[in-house]
Amino acid sequence: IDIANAIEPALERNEFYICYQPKVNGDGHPRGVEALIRWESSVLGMVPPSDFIPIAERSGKISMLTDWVVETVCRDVADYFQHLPEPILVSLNLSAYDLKRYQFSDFIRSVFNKYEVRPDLIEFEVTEHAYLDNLDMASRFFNDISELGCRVALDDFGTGYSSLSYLTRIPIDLIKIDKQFVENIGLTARDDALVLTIIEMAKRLGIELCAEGVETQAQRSFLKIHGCNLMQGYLFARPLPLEALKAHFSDVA
Ligand code: G
Ligand code: G
Ligand code: NA
Ligand code: MN
Repeated sequence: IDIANAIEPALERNEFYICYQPKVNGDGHPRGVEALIRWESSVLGMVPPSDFIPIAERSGKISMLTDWVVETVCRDVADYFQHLPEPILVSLNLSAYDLKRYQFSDFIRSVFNKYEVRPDLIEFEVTEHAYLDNLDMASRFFNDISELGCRVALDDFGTGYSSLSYLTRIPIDLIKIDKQFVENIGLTARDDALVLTIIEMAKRLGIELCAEGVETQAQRSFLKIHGCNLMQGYLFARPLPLEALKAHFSDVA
């Protein structure tokens, strides 16, 4: 079966859904969630995003998937997240391709208006690759969404192949330390030094920091002691469908 051609019919059959994974502070209190797409195909079973996102990108189908994610997340924000006693940030992932889309920020604005979503609760996660792909288009997109009042997070920090210079060129609110660095905490002095350097760098730049893939108490306490106060990982919660997330939140509250 051809995954690229299966995406559009799958959207029509409602086979995609969103899971939300909490981002917590040092005390384990939820500060935000990341939206992660899931595909339960009637033909293929569960298809992981690492399989279908790259194919969607190459075939151009990514734009309809991203539009669906933006719309679904905004509906959930309007119905649930922005009505919490303390509303939390909701992040969603964009592909490099999305940043080059004509009038994409206008689409985002129209969805915010449609659902009466607070833009300051929305954060877009992008990789450095996405930015470097087309500086002009990407800069325009970032300007547009900052004007809307949304936040930008730099995803998978440290895994790319670029210089650090874009950190001062685009309005980044949050850096996400890639899970490969978190995984290596406590292995060697050099691994630890690398994480400490990223924490120090973010502090000096005045950019918030979130560690991904936190799985152990040892990783958590290392990060907390050294001032990385946002964390995401299986230690706290897996990505959960909205109803399961609501149940999880009422347990931890
Ligand atoms: O959700 P993990 O559980 O499997 O996600 C794997 C990869 O898929 C990650 O790199 C993640 O950024 C990407 N991903 C998940 N959801 C989305 C989405 O809605 N849009 C895009 N572009 N990528 C996503
Ligand atoms: O690439 P991106 O950072 O957007 O995607 C995050 C990926 O990490 C998703 O696939 C998500 O399911 C996964 N993830 C989240 N928490 C953990 C964790 O604690 N351990 C591992 N191994 N993966 C995680
Ligand atoms: Na992400
Ligand atoms: Mn990441």
